[in-house]
Amino acid sequence: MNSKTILVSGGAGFIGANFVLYMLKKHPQYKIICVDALTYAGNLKTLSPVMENPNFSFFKLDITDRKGIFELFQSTKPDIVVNFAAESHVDRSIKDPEIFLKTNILGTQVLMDASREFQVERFHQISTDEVYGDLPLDKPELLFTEKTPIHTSSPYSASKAAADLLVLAYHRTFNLPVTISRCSNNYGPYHFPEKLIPLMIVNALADKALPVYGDGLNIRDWLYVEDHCLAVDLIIHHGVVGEVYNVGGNNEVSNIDIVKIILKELQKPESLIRYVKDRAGHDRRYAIDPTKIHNDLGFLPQTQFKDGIKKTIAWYLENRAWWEDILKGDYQNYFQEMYQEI
Ligand code: NAD
Ligand code: TDX
Repeated sequence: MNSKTILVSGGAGFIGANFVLYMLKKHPQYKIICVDALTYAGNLKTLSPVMENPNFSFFKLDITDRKGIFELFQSTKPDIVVNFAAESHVDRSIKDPEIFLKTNILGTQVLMDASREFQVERFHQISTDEVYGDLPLDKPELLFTEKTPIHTSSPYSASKAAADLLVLAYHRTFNLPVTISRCSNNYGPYHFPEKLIPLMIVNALADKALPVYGDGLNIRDWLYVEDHCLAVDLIIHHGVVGEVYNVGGNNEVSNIDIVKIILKELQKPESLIRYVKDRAGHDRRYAIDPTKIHNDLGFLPQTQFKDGIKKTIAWYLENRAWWEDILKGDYQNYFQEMYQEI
């Protein structure tokens, strides 16, 4: 089997770290180089099981640091680059957009410039279904395909869409061998407790109020994080250069239903639910049409939501130290500022 060196940026975050762990297990002959600035969302504890693995190395580095990134490419000579690094939380992008533009757009540009200079065989951009904007609740037959026009709502999604356009421009102009995946909402272990599912789990465990934005009827299409890793693994090995692949779970659930499922599983009362002011520009519904990645690459999600959500809740129960440490830090200020109503 061929060995490859894969540079994973943002590999100390939720999906990136799951991908690092997945790849080291699935391809034990590969070298994985993780680059992460360790922002509030990055956590080296997540990577502690592989820190001693001789095929794994970690570099604390900002992807906007051109000199540092070029030096790293020079010394590690990656075959493939997978860019997970991003500011990822919509609510934070509403409070302060600037860092989203810097990391998500300029950081992607730096990684692509280095990928050109060192002639990587593939640059894969981790994008999101949010670049397509939203769908109405009353037309359930409408789904996002790869041909759906880009139409963004938040500074976060606009920054991800700008990066996607830049990636496609680098392909057309410079012939950079790129692929892009646009995935729906992920859930699973190591998810930072600012996002809906982990926030509701940790609040419910502490008998704290569960803040539901607006009427709670917004819909997301949930995919277990390991299935996202599987999809990216398929794309970097078998995907066609220049192509975009939507990745989804065919699993649309409203926010309020998610919250109720979590409360039921934890045997906590629905009286913990608090309806709070809606998110500005709140997207109503996301739903991915995964036909292309299924037909072209044989992708099928392996974990059904009813099992995945149970596994996720069990993980948070068994790994309290991981998230309790997070709650002790700056998170408290964030939570107080963001959720003044509760
Ligand atoms: P996350 O916020 O948990 O992790 C992001 C990681 O990137 C962190 O480890 C952080 O330290 C690192 N990072 C941030 N800025 C950096 C910089 N300038 N230089 C180097 N590292 C930096 O995010 P996530 O949920 O794991 O998302 C990963 C990627 O997947 C993002 O690109 C996001 O847009 C995309 N995505 C996420 C979801 C989802 O449901 N979470 C769905 C679709 C796509
Ligand atoms: O406290 C909350 N209450 C609430 O009702 C939070 C944090 C969220 N919500 C709602 C807003 C959304 O409708 O839950 C839904 C999910 O919210 P998030 O977890 O913030 O995710 P979302 O905005 O859908 O974006 C996620 O999926 C796409 C990721 O954070 C993005 O990085 C990814 O691109």
